[in-house]
Amino acid sequence: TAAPVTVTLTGAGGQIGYALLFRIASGQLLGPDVPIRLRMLEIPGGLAAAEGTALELQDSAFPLLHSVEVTDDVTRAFDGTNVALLVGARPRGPGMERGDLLEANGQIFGPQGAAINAGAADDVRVVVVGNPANTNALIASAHAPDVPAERFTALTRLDQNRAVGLLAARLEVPVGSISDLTIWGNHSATQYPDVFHARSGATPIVDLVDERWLSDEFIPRVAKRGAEIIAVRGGSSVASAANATIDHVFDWVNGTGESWTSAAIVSDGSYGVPAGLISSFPVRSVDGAWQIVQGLEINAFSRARIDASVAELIEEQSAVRALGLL
Ligand code: NAX
Repeated sequence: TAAPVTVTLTGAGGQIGYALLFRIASGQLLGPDVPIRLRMLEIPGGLAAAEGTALELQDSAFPLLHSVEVTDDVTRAFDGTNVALLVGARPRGPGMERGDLLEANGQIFGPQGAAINAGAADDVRVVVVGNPANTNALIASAHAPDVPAERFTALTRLDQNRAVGLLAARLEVPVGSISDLTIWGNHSATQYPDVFHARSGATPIVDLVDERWLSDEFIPRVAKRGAEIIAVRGGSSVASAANATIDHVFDWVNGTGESWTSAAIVSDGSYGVPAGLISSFPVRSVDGAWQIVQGLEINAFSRARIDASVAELIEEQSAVRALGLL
């Protein structure tokens, strides 16, 4: 067996935390032969829920789970961490403006970035799930100047999986036959699910669907799927969000094949996305690092939608900069 890997989960007493922890401990996050040391970070009000979950983890007798620690100490939580799953965030409360939300989350992700900078392992990988995920990741990265910016990512894999699932249902094909779909931009309603390079088996998706369906049904449905889940289920996406987090980290660590996936990673200026923004791209994981898939032709339909989502990211960046959070 491999050496134990330290995994830190924030928001460990919350819903996504509950859906994630048992899958992490069972080996689905990193692989079936990688022992795990778990650190569960909560705020004082969430500690009891996290401690209860820790008891259930013990009661599951997972062979790979070497240790479990629950804490509300940020420094301790990230000490030596190899994989940091930043799920806990401040939700938008009644009457809260966007600036208030960014500010409240800045107070969480700034200190967490600083603690990662101070104590995490040299190979630390970070994925931000807590919303607004891209900008929270940007704030954390800005507070971790010694950690390469490439190690701070935000989750758009749930959007990717939603898009693949909806497409497979529409075409009545297995999910596994769909490849090379891309989520661009922000994990928000402006995100752009791009099927222009995607295929079902060997057939281009654009030969199977018309543009009207794409623009009037598919794209808005993917972008608003979170709201649809809330309306139907009476609560936000939980298990699917945990599942996507597992997919993101597993692929990052273990690599992707020829086909690509999507993740929000720091831009190097590719596809006209300003360098330094954390934006979703088509990505492959090679030798443990995300690489942006290069050379894709972007048509006018896609260009306008990518630009709109990136414009929103630029606005969020300006807002947090004005608040002194970067
Ligand atoms: P919950 O409210 O159930 O859990 C959040 C937990 O985080 C709470 O237990 C809270 O005490 C804790 N927390 C708050 N501040 C913390 C801090 N500073 N340090 C440690 N823990 C802290 O929410 P849940 O349903 O689990 O969702 C968590 C986050 O995921 C939300 O921000 C939500 O918006 C976001 N989502 C992101 C998705 C994505 O695809 N990127 C999809 C699902 C989800 O909506």
